[in-house]
Amino acid sequence: MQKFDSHARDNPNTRTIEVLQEMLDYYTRHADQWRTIAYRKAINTLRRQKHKINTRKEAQALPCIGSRLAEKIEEIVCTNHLRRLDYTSSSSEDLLIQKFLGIYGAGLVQATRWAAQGYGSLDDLRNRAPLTTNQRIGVEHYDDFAQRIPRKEVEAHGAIIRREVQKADKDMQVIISGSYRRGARDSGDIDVLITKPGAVLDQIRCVVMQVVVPQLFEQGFLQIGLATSHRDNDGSKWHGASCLPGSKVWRRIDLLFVPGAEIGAALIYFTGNDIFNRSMRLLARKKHMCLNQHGLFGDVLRNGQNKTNPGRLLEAGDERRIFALLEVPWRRPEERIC
Ligand code: DCP
Ligand code: MG
Ligand code: MN
Repeated sequence: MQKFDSHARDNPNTRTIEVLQEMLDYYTRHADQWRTIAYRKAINTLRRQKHKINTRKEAQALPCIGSRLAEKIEEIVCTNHLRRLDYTSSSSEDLLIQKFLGIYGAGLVQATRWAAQGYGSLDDLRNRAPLTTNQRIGVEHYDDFAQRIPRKEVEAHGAIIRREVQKADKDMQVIISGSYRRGARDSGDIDVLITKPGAVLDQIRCVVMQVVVPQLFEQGFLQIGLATSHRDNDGSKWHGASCLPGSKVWRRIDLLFVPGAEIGAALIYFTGNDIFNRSMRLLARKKHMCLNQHGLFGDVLRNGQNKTNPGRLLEAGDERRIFALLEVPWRRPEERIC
């Protein structure tokens, strides 16, 4: 399930977005990576418009909307419908897969497999399916995790973490990142970057994992830790769930530990959005550079997809300087949508 920053709830393009979202869900179920990205970009663009987009000409003049999508937007506005959707099946199995895709940690392969194995509902999964610990938590807290988190509440979670972090070390910094830093009114989860000027990764991880996290469990704020995938487990992340005092709703929370020297590259990575990051990384590649969460590297040699040398660090500490070295005009976090 894709989730978006809702910059404007009362957007004049709500109906158009709703129909495009149905197409996006369809392409997500069919693992059509390119169309998925194209539809996400178009939806993000429409969400940011203050006026209703009526014609293909208006649509095509906007960023990230090509001629085919512009035509579809005009069709939706004129007919309140998109004929293409009539040819996308929405069988009950599709709807079930869509539902399963909302389970934390379940991807398309897993969701499709459960449907094919005959599990017909979340209850069915809960009662009969062999689930990993993460999957079980995802099922048990399905409704919690499906809810968007209001900006104020994201702030409240961030403040509790900041207080505990600074009790442990007053020079440590806590920056709420992800969609919150991009200015979203509500977020899918809470992304918290923790750093300290001059500190290396181990120092930060030790303080957080040995002092802050246990303390926050003790207080009843953290509810559970979730295993991270091998792919992104380099010891710089902690995933879990938290709950405000007096509330029963669990929220997904991600902590990112960042060495002081890498704060610029880490901010770019953790602010996103993911499509913006992809395009920045692709651009770096074209310039024989490499951008990742640790820094911008130059003189990188590649053999196809594989790097044959790690390159030379150009910049890691300064967000603006990374943009400048890539010759990309500075974009405020609010502008990093596509
Ligand atoms: N990120 C990325 N590539 C991914 C996933 C994440 O570059 N495949 C980066 C960019 C994201 C940030 O990590 O902005 C946080 O990831 P989230 O999944 O929490 O996404 P957002 O915070 O952007 O949106 P949401 O409100 O849905 O949490
Ligand atoms: Mg997030
Ligand atoms: Mn996150």
